[in-house]
Amino acid sequence: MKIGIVCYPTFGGSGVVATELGKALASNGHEIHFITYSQPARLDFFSENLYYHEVSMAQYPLFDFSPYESALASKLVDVVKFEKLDLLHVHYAIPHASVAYLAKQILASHGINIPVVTTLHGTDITLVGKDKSFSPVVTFSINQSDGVTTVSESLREQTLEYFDVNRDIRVIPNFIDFSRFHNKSKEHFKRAIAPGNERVITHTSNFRKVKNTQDVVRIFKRVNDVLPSKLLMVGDGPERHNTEELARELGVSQDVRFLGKQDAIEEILSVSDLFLMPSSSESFGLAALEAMACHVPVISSNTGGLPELNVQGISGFLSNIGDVDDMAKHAIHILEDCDRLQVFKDAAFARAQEFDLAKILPLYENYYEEVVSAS
Ligand code: GMT
Repeated sequence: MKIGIVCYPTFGGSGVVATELGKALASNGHEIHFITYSQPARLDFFSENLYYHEVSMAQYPLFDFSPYESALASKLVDVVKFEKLDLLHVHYAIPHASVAYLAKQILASHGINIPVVTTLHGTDITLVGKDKSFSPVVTFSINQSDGVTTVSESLREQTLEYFDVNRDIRVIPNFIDFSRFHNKSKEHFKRAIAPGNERVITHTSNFRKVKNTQDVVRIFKRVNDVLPSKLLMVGDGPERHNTEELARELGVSQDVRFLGKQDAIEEILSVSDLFLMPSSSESFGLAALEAMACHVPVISSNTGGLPELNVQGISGFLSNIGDVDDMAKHAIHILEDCDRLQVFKDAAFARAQEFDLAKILPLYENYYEEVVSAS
């Protein structure tokens, strides 16, 4: 098929899923056209089946806000028409689903039918989308899409609860590419990070409020009081400063490393013993899946789609949002005994295999076929 993919080209989960999906579809023989305002962060390999179309914005003094939606809709019309695309797959509802609807209407006036699949990723529904300033547009564009997917059953239920949606929604979970995410031997790195063979605990995120990065430090403090340990904080964002401050206040800053944004996340995960994800909202938890693929068990909150990924007492543990004592208790339970730690590591890896790209890719391909033949 010839598929247009619209996404945020940043390191955010929806952009990562869209880009990895596009790369996998291209490897499977589909012709993939990324349409976005800059080259997607993970679009880092060459394939004769991959194309990138940049949405360029005209600057004009009248515009206090750049009319990105109009520029994107015009680009979609142009690419669908001239590349003769079979389908548009847009990731993250705002503004991509409504822009795709507009492009679809314009193309219809030229006698071209382009089916649109919208994938809802999380905050487009749970935080931003249900805000009154967006919800009429989000509701309308979900209902008008030819196909809609969510990344978990929980997100599907939340979409039906928050919005007046009258259509089927297909659940297709996040996936993992084991050719990149696997346990790599990084003994020299481990010795540099944990010279006294301390346990290594890791958190990766975009440090937004929803990630509860301060809870990560609070959990670590409790673990660090009883077990020699190091905390690696990967990523950057609005909460980083407060989180660093808290590490100083709690007297653990000598054992906490803030590494900023990192590309080779799988190398950091390979030296980790435990992953922390205490988010207050998480539609799936791709970062936790990446950890599990590298044999790292997960301590998470029990919100959103996390219980569909992290299995209580098997791949890790789940606790109520904000219950840092419970999370710390479980972390210590996993980390204090080498044999038990190994059992959790093996089980985390086994659970991650359920989300192997090779299993999830056909779900998207079959869904595309269904949508195209129905429209
Ligand atoms: O929160 C992020 O990391 C970014 C956000 C996004 O929409 O770009 O991620 C969401 O989509 C990911 C991929 O489907 C999911 O794995 C994340 O759980 C989800 N984040 C939240 O729901 C907070």
